[in-house]
Amino acid sequence: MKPSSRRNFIGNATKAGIGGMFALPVIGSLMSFTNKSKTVASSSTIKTGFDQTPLPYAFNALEPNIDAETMQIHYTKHAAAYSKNLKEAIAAENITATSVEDILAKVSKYSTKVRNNGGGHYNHELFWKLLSPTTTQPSAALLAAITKDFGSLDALKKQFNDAAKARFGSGWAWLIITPEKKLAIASTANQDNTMMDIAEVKGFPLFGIDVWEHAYYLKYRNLRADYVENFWKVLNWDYVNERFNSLMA
Ligand code: MN3
Repeated sequence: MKPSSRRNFIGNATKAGIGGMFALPVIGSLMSFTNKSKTVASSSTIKTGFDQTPLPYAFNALEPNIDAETMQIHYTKHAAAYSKNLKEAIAAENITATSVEDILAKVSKYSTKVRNNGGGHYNHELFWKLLSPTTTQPSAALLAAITKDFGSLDALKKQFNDAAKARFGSGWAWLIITPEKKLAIASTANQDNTMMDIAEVKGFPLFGIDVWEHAYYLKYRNLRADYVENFWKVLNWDYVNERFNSLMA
């Protein structure tokens, strides 16, 4: 977070009456907050605003695993609409939260429009960063956690792929860090995610895959399994490592 936006963030957070909860990130880069039910960890280095950020690579950068036309329509049409509709809903509902994370943490208080578009905007802003044309690897620390919680990276991949393939209709599959700081696989419908207070399985998403047909149908048609398999070739482990470190350090 830039110093200027951090000041705005704290100012608005205080206005919203949650200043104490978010006072920590001014000092450290990591925060972990507890409520009565469960501890949900978040990182101040990964706060998401309401506007789309630029795609960190060209539309064709992920070819042949994800085609340029899909990326272009996905980013400029689908994801753009989530951001636009979220901002409309924030204005209409007088929401004072200054990050999508803060909205998702109490999404049950807001409209379906906020839920769908807040989730959609967060999920896509995350998804672009999770993809990379460069081959990367999980860090030693993350690999150790994967081995501890899944047995092996291959076992994790199988569980993740199964969740992605089994998601009926539109949704996402996730690798998350649970409030107990364990890695786990989750799957959510539509644009829900595991940051939401309404989520069946809660946790901080390390990475996720969009299995809406708009994410793969132009190239893969009905073969979702092939898309899911190829996702691993463009997964940006460097960014996943960063997200893991921000919570586990
Ligand atoms: Mn999508």
